[in-house]
Amino acid sequence: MSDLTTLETEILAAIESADTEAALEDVRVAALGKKGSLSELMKTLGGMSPEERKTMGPALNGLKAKVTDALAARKEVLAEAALEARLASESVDVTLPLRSSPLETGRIHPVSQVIDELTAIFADMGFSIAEGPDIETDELNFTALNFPEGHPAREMHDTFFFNPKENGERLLLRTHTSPVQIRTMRNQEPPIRVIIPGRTYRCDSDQTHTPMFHQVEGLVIDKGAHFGNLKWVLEEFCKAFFEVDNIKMRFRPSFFPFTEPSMEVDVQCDRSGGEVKIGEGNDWLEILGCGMVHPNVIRNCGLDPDVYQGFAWGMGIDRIAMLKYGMADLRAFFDADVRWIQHYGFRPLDLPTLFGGMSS
Ligand code: 2NL
Repeated sequence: MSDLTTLETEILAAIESADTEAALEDVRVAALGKKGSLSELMKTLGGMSPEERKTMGPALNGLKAKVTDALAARKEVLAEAALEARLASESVDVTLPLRSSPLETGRIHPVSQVIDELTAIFADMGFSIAEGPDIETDELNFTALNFPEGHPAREMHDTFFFNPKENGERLLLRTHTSPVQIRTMRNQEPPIRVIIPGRTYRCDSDQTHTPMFHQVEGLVIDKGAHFGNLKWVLEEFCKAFFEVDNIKMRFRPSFFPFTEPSMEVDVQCDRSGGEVKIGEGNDWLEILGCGMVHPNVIRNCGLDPDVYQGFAWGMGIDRIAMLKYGMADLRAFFDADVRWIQHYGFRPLDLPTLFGGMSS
């Protein structure tokens, strides 16, 4: 019995002096684990005489209960101490000044701003927005748009091609957003009024060209759509976008495979003051290309060109953003330099609207 008293003193002392939950677990295993001191003693009960077992049985069970209780009590004390320590070391200084909110530091990229402006202007004229994939087929990027096989106009686009597939088909990065217009004409019933802003790619890189750039194209397909409608749409757009009441425009004959007739469009500008002012002066600045949709293109989309006519136009978003906001170097658009966006970018909550003003 005195051995038991010693064992009890030892185990309870070890429990009291365990100062972490891990150390306490070691004490528990040493006493009550499979090979623990107390467990080993319990195993000897079977070999005892009945009298001996009568006294040792309750004594050992009592000791086991005592040890279990002491372990639980110590565990609670240690857990509370650990929590106290965490609270002390992880305290939050509520008097620190707030970090500035993303609404204060974040900026809208000028390309996104101009896309929002275009969207507001054309939505007001009843246009919807369409989008499509950057990776396209040769058929949608060229053939359906009336680029004949082997025609030099295909080469003029400096296309990024993917390696040919086993069946010989070559995918490419779209060189304009026109394939989305083909997709729209093939999937929607006229009348169609859409604009398509998006990323486009050509293998070209210098001060005024980046291999990835942005275009917006517009398309109207309807019975009796005519060049007068096209002129009105473009004039309304230019006045709203450049925020002037009147603007002179000049339509020069040009060539695109997908329109006939085709025009390049200049807007009136003044270059005398060192910067370009749109809507005043006696100079001209080219801003877009347009034309009546070629009958072959209408036919390639499953429509009858004797029933449906249409007009379309295309312009560079990056270029008109540079013009409107006086940004000199196109390459800086895609350098991801936070100082540039802090200088030229737009505040997140200043959304362009016809009511509030495009660039307010
Ligand atoms: C430019 C000229 C243009 C179009 C794009 C177009 C699309 C279809 C059919 C007919 Cl599906 N035309 N788009 C038409 C004329 C000009 O872009 O200089 N872009 C930067």
